[in-house]
Amino acid sequence: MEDKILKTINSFETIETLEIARLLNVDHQKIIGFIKSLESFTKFINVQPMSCKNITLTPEGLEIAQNGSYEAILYNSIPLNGISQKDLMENVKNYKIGFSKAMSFGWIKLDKSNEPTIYRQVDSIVDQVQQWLLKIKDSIVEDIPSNLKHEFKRRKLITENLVKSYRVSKGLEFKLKIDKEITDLSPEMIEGDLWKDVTFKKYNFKALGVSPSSGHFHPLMKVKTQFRQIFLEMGFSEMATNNYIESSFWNFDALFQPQNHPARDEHDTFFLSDPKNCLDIPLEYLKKVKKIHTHGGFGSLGYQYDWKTEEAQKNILRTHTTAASTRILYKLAQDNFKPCKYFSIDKVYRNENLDATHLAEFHQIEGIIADYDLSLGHLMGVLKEFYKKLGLTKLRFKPTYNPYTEPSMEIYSYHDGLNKWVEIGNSGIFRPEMLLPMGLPTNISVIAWGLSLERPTMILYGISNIRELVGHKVNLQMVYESPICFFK
Ligand code: FB9
Repeated sequence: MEDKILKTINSFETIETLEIARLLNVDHQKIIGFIKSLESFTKFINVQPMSCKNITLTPEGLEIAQNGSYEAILYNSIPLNGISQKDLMENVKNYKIGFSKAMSFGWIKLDKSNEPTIYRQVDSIVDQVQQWLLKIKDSIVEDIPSNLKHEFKRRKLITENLVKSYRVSKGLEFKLKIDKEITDLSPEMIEGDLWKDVTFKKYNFKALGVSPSSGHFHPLMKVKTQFRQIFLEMGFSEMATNNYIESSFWNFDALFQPQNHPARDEHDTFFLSDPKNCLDIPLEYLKKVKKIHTHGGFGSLGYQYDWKTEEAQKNILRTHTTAASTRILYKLAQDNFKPCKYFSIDKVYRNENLDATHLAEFHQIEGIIADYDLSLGHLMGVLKEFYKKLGLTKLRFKPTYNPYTEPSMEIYSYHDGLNKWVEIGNSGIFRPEMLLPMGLPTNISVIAWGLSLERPTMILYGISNIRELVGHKVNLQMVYESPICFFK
């Protein structure tokens, strides 16, 4: 069958699938199925979708096409010397319509002078109805007179419907035989029986699958996930860090960082102009913080300066996630403190000089443990455990100063690749001047440490300039191709 279709296409400039179906006396849908299946062969055939009104015979129309119209059958049933109307009615099917049509065509006459008798009026007739119906049955009829079409429709001899078809012509690579290997089996190929005559390409089970197009996590997010996993498996809970805007009170004053500290001026911190101030600082807590800064307390001399509420109210972009640690510790102190371990990984902002490894914003990672009578030894132990999970085991701790922790330590690790000690974080024990005004019990101590997300990410992914990692110049292909992150 496929060969016949291809031969038919080959013998016409263009041909409609309806015509092919008629010529080969095959169901139109089978032709369409075969044509659609050829579309997977490029340039084999040219296919132009069309829709045309197609007239087809009803079962009654088919019967008349085969046996003649009722009026012609009635005329041919009348003997030359006539027949009684009664006999004719009994012997001819569809007498009523046959009689009225034959009378209207002038083929017969009815004599009622005696018993009603019907005579032929003409010597012969042409059964045009049958001729037209045979023509419709055998080909596409485009020239049927509209009155006749209307008449045949009224007598339910034909139906007219919109048929989707295709105009087909030979393509540049047309052949009378399909010898190309098929890679896809389509429903049309099955419907059109094409599958019987083609060869299927063998499956290559070693072929790689098509990589699904999907979204891609940025390396920073991959590393963030790994750090989150490390904290979770160490029993830490994640803090809420969903406020990039923070008051100076929670970011500095509550941490016992004096209002004249250089980190608090505009060279290091971004201040907001609107909303300029935060007005919902808990008043009782504010008074205690003011007192510890100006007069000291709990054995501390404080800083002995005129602490100003207006300074504490100034809104800023938080400079560290320690502001979130402060908030959660205050909340714990207000709600019957219990020992706990929290972590945070989120954006912080510092108005610092930019260079190849520093931008005005970065992600800080912070861990805090609040419990009874914790010491530097506990902090060193936790740090060793934490950094071991990053693959860093050769650590050194170097004393340093932070305004809100005492003692404080910088953390270093020996980098075999660089053959030198590299700073990997900062840590310390929060000062009593920070913890006691919150209302925490005096024997509670809080150990804490911090590092950045960008530094380890740049090292893990071999990125030397931070602008290759974040910012508007980042090559998105780097994001697409960046491998999964895992620490040693
Ligand atoms: O992350 C840093 N270095 C680092 C960390 C991990 C790492 O992993 C290796 C791949 C396996 C490699 C390097 N640093 C801290 C050290 C330096 O990069 C430093 O130059 C830059 N620091 C940032 C601040 O710079 C303005 C990193 C950032 C930082 C520093 C301190 C803290 C947080 C982030 C803190 C803190 C803290 C201290 C006490 C209590 C609570 C929090």
